Amino acid sequence: MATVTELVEPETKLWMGQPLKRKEDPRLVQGLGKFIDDVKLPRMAFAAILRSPYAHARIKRIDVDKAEKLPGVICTLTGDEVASKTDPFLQISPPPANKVKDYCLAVGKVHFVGEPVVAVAAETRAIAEDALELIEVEYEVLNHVLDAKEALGPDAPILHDEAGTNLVYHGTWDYGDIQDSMLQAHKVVRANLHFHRFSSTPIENNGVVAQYDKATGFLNIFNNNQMPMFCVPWLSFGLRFPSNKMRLITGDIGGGFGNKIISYPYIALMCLLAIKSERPVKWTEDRKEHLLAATHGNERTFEVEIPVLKDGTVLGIKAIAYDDCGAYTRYEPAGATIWAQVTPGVYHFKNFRMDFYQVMTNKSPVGPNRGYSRMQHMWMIERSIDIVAKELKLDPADVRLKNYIQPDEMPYETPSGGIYDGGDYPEMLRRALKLMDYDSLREEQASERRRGKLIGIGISTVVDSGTNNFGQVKMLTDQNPFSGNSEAARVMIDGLGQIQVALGTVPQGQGHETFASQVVADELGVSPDQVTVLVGFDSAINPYSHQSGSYASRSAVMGTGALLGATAKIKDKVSRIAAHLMQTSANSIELKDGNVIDRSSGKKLPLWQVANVAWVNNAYLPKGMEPGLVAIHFWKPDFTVPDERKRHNQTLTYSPQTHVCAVDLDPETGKFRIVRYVIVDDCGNQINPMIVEGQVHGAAAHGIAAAMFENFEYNDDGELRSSTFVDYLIPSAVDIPNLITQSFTTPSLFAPKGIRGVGEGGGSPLGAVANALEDALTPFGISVTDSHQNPQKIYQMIRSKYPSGEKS
Ligand code: MCN
Repeated sequence: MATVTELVEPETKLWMGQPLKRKEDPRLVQGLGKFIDDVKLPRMAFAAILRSPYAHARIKRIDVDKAEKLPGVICTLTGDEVASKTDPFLQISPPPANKVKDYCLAVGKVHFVGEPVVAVAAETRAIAEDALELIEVEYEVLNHVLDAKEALGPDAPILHDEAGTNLVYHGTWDYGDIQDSMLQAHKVVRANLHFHRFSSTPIENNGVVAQYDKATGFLNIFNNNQMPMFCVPWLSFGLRFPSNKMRLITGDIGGGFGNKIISYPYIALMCLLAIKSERPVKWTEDRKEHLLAATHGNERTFEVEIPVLKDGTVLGIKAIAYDDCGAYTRYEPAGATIWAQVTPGVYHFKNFRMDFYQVMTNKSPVGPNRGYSRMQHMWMIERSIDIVAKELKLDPADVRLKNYIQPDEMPYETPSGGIYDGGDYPEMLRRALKLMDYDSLREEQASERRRGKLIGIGISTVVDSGTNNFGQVKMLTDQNPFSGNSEAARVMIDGLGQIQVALGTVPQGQGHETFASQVVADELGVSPDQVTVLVGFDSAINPYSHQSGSYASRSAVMGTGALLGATAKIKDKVSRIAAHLMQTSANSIELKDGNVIDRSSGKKLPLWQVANVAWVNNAYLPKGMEPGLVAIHFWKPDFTVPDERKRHNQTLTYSPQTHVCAVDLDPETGKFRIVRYVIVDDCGNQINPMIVEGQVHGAAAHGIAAAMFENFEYNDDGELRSSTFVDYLIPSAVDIPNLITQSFTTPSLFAPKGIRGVGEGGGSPLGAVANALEDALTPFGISVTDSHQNPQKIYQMIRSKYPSGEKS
């Protein structure tokens, strides 16, 4: 049996908080990662998809005869067949928009350019692509609508006849007394703003390999969805296929950014092809397909009124928002409520009224996109604060400092019932301004302006709200069967004392193997090297809740909650076994440096010996104890559902980020560049500061790219003009400025270990860049009302001020 030795006091050290190198990286940098396109199964066929060339058209006839006769083609699939074999996907909209019939192929009509119309399975992808050219589709072109507000007009074409309206959702959020604040105000500042369409461009596009195993009746689905188990109700009800015979498997995922949440129509499509062809079928989305039809971020316009006092006090915000969700509601209208996680941004005002309309148009469906729905809202607020400062001739930094929620008010309850879990917004801004050398830069700006050179400084302060409460979809209809949030983890110490962890989170590059090892190592008193975390996700192996996945900046918080629960169960059992072996009390047992220590006597056992007893030397177990050393834990935060005024806490953590950006701008050409960029972030206690810094950089680069380069533009026919990387400009490393970052830590008051989320960053750069550009353009009196700017637009704005060509 186990031998008991005398204790030598080990050095105490916590792994949480250390910038350990990522466990994932050696395989990824050596090209050894296993992504969806690496999945190869015997007899695998390849799929290609014929897509709509029209924004809105009735499908009069489809002829697949010639395509099916092409040697190498295995089968085709059309909308009619899909409609006969499957049910429309679940909808979470309120009536009548919930009547929208969404299938994995267009049925009867197409609603956007790029909508899948016919799928082909063939021996090779090339043959499948060739077959697409042989398919004949006759369309009757219908009128289309590309603008959300127009789509609500009486003459607008209706996209989905079964719904009878393009309006998906209208809701009002009304707190305090906005009308009274208008009367009290010294001034009411007004603005019309437009937040543009863009998306994320993960290195790896969507992909699926579906295999139907006739022998067992199982559907084995290899995919790179970032919330695979969340898809199951959509797939199971849609395909009329039992969920307990669906196995969803992911490997490494090359980025997701929210976009991969709504890949379930493609998963369903490949399942149907696999069943029909009796072969495994692979589909790998190409870049054009991704840009055209995977998902876009929500486009939104705002009509804003801001009552203010002369000293810059913001009394409230009144806004009407029109959100364009494209042609289908695949995760929508969740986005129509999610912005309300952060109704006041980081500001103190109590009077707030929002009329929010979400509307369908003949454009690509939208879906979650890093900063999902909140960044649009916070961009509007951050723009509004700067417009207020400009109209009152105040410094935008001072207006922010005057209106911030103060640290001694934490936890702070927002007008809509959000409970901010800590933070010191004024101190973060002061630090950012110091890093920017703000006062000197303002002096330089003034002197350069006198010489005709334009410098602009923009500030943006946001909260990255993380760990969402699905209860927010009850605002849409109380019939939606989701609320709260939950995550699962399994921890096992095997019979040799080796530790294995399985997570329900589905990382796409965020380093979950690393952070999980750090958390578990601290709890079990071992080194992270001794903790192996399973790569990828397999529903037949990993524990999960149907809310598992990586989204909403939640995995560090939720994963840690689940891991702490599982390790607590393990520690409890280890303690009881060790106490029995060492004839002591379980309360005096401690796990440290790979040993199990009896604090009362100073004796210790190596952890592996306790594990050995737990599994295979089990005659030494306490009487009646179950063998094994495995624990699964499901963790959930305490969330509630919204009240009748839509008030409740919509997320668990609210991580502030302050960005300050300086641009110089050439008025002759409209060309501008960022000359200095500063970020102060607070995600509470950090598990791995190196990963956190990477996340802060990634989210900043993403937002800068959106503000300066990335834009989905449609022409009047509803064709996407930026459907390749020639037109959809993603930045290279040289386009992103050097980022000066500083972390500031106020632990979360509610989340495990004081951690907050960090993965989305709140979209702060969009506000910082827009504010900097408007600041630079002050001499021209130009207002920047769009979240996307490029030299051409700036040049045109300057020209429009001087139509006859004269200069200031
Ligand atoms: N972390 C930490 N300490 C904290 C908070 C986080 O060490 N206090 C680390 C953890 O390793 C954690 C990572 O930072 O996994 C990201 O934190 P978290 O906020 O928990 O975000 P998730 O892991 O849940 O990832 C989702 C988030 C989102 S919503 C988008 S969008 C996004 C993002 O992550 N997509 C990404 N970052 C991404 N990074 C990469 N490389 N690829 C994506 O697709």
